[in-house]
Amino acid sequence: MDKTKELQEYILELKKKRNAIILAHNYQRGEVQDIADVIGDSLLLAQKAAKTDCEIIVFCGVHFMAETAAIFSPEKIVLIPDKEAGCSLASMISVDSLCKWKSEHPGAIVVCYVNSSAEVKAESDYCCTSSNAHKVINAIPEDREILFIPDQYLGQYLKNLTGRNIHIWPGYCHAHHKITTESVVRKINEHPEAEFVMHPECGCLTHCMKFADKILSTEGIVKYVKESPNKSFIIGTEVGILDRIKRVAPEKEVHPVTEEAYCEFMKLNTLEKIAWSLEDLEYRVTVPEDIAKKARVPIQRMLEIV
Ligand code: CIZ
Repeated sequence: MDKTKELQEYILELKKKRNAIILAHNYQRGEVQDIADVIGDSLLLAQKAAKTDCEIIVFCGVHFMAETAAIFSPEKIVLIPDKEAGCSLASMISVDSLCKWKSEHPGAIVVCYVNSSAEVKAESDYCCTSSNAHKVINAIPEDREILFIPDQYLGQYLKNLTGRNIHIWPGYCHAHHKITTESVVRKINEHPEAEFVMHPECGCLTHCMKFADKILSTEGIVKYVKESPNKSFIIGTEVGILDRIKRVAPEKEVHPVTEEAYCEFMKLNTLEKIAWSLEDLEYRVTVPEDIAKKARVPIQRMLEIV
């Protein structure tokens, strides 16, 4: 048996012994997706974590995702295999800078993208994901000023789509920032037959949305590619999603806009670290109950809308 298979079998044994569940984000390494009980976006995974009977949740994703699972499931043990697996986008806004911004816009409604820390969520009015952000904005009364954090591209997209008075925080995801107009145009020229499906975090969103057949969240992209009658797709998001698509739609041909759209933080979760995580019950992700209680409010409001 090869080393990868051996390690995967060891993890699966250990998982059973520990009464654990392994959750993997759509951007995880293929060999990690192989051993996951559930693969999906951060909200779906946090909801699965809340529903499971397992006491231990190994969250293969980045820190804010494990925090969201801990907010939903304070009584469970939530582990992240590498404590350095942070999110560049979430780290672009601190709770202090948000509070200062709020004080400059009294009465404004704060909508935070799920890629944010628990503390930042706790200071927000509504949470949203890329699949429901449009609905969340539409649910806010028309006359209210909105502060959108932390992703500027998703914020701009929503502002264009709704024409609402939205102030946008200038954050971005370093991996989606590498998806440039030049790389999109090059790929479309190389594969003129392919449909182009794009994530709203892409740095070139404003310029390239005219080329996109669809602008979708990660789960939306996976579902769309699987269900579309077309065979060939250009994918504008982090490259880990290609493994996920090949898993659910092996008959489709998928081309990343660029291999550079790679999140090294996501990929810190290796099989070795997952094994150590289950052996030593490290690294535990917790959210203090006073913060979790406040953070549940914008998440709950989002869930009521969608
Ligand atoms: O919510 C998620 O998992 C992220 C970060 C993006 C998406 O589109 O699913």
